[in-house]
Amino acid sequence: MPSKSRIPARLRGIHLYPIFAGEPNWIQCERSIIPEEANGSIPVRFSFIVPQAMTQENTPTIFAAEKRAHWRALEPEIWSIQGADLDAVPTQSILTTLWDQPRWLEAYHLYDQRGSELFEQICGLPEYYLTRTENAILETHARDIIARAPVRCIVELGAGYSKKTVHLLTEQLRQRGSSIFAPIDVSAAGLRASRAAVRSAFPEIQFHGLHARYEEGFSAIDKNLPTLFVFLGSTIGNFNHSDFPRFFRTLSAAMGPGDFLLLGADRVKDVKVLEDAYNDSRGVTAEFILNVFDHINRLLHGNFARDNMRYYSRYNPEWQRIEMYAVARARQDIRFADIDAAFQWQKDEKILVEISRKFDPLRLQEQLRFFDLGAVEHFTDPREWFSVLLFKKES
Ligand code: AVI
Repeated sequence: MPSKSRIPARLRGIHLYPIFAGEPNWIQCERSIIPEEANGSIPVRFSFIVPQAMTQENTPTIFAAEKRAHWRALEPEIWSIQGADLDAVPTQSILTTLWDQPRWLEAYHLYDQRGSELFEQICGLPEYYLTRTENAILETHARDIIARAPVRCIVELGAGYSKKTVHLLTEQLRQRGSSIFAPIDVSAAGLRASRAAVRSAFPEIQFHGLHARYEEGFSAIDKNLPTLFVFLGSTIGNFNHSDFPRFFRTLSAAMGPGDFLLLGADRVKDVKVLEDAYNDSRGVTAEFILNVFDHINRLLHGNFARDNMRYYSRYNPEWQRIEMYAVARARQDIRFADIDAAFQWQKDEKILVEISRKFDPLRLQEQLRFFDLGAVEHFTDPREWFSVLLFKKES
């Protein structure tokens, strides 16, 4: 129970009690309105949650001691870096890549509210085999994966909480009796959904959502806490050739000796299967890719005209990647109202909105050795369409 002096005056006399054992940074307040106060209507009881003054000791021990002071509770069991502005308008990223030759965009702009909903729909499409296949691999091999990675904490990069992670958490509890689960996500809504799902399905699990970019999140984890870092969905395929080494260099440096990485990677395969997965018959992928221009129009007061563009995708065999483009049907004079910048998007000119790299799992294992990540095990499906790779941090 917090000391009385730390309770705001307007809350005194109200029943207060800590609701989260372990990290008492939040207190739940409960109050009954007595009849006179309620103007003769029926007495009601209600509860609300207020932040309690926080001290550094309250910050969970998943954080490295030297990082702990930077993290604050955003709300119960969700942490963010003090002063971090995840909502800063990504103007510079959009403008610099649109002025590049060829023009392109960073994939994270795809995920506004509508983009996230469309991606959820993509995951259920008959042509989009990735989600189903990876889920089946995890369901089949979760027991083995967890047995080989004796950890106390599971950190998931992105995705907050997916059905796929359930298999790992179930096994972790079965084999170890308890666990910490710390998803890292820039979406607070995603973390809230994750927290609700973990609380109801796995009340024994200590949940700590990190509202941060991947690199800020995983670099804050205590290296002495045995941890399995999980990066699923083949999101690694959306990284370009400079993002890829930067990501693994930073992740490897953040891992403690004996930590593990579980990586989901889509594989090189028959071109038709790949191309159909990114050009579905219902047009959901096209909508997902072109929606980025509505998002940019809102952010930068631009004038991209959706009816004047079309979606085009293809597999590039040399780069082993699907390329997803927006193509101008007619010339468009693009302007951004608040910025002194304009360009002509010529008829048939393509803007590369997203790439999705496909991998050879053995080559990926060899490559990650150069980041001190040793291959432990390779799990795949009967068609060998998708790989889930387990690595251990060496040295
Ligand atoms: C999130 N990412 C792994 C998806 C992919 O398959 O590259 C994004 C996607 N874009 C179009 N369809 C799916």
